[in-house]
Amino acid sequence: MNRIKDKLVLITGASSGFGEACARRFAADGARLILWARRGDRLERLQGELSQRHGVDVRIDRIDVRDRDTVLTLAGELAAANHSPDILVNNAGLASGLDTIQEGDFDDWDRMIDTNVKGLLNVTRALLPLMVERDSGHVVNIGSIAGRVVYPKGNVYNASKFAVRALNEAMNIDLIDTNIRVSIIDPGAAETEFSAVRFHGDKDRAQAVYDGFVPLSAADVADAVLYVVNTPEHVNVTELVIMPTAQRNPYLLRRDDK
Ligand code: NDP
Ligand code: 8X3
Repeated sequence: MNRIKDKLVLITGASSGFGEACARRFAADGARLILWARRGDRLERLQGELSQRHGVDVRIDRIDVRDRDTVLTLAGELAAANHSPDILVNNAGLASGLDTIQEGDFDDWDRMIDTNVKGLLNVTRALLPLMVERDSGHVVNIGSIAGRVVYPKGNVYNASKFAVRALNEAMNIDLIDTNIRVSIIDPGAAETEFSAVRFHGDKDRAQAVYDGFVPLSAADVADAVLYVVNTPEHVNVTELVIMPTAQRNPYLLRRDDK
């Protein structure tokens, strides 16, 4: 059953990886889309492709989720136009660097905390009141297995994703008097631009992360998101963990050459 058709879905970080794959899946199911990211050229291409292929409305906004004023302004525009999202996918996020705490880089730390935690809060605080007013909606937070198990040199990225998991739980608690559903999807290793971003553009180092095993694809994760939002209204999948079969926790990975 398709419970997605004609729903208005806002996805942050829709210019690549999971966010882009979610946009494709939602569009194929007939949802209307609002796509947010910093790389406007990517969003424009995706908008053109999805609206042409699926005949759905796609609005794009070039935005940095760390920029609280712009987030609030755009949320105000959506409210004024009566475009309150039915589904919010809080996906924008990144890892920056992989160092011990004692060697960590302050700029990397700021980037992760400001995006993964404060950016998610900016977007949620701006849009959730619209759902509360309607007493309906679904927030899907993209966490990570890094928010469940700490791994060597993961430190601040781990902390940011533990925070996302805490916020997912907090949202569920604070929304008890509403019909709004809140879910977290915690993926294991997935091949996207994630590692290239983590290693500041070092493509060889990024590629090596996925050597010798079959990682999740962005489409696998989008399938999980679609499953969660497509359940009936009385069902709230509060947490969903999805891993490559070759990976059982962040550092227990079976590679072909081992
Ligand atoms: P990608 O790097 O492919 O995508 C990240 C997306 O986030 C991009 O669209 C990027 O867009 C956007 N983004 C980053 N910073 C900002 C910002 N400040 N404002 C707005 N958008 C931003 O990685 P993934 O698709 O893999 O990552 C998506 C989410 O999944 C992240 O939260 C990540 O932590 C999480 N995750 C990833 C896993 C993996 O192994 N790949 C596993 C578990 C979780 P732009 O640069 O255009 O702004
Ligand atoms: C991304 C997965 O294991 O690289 O969140 O942290 S991992």
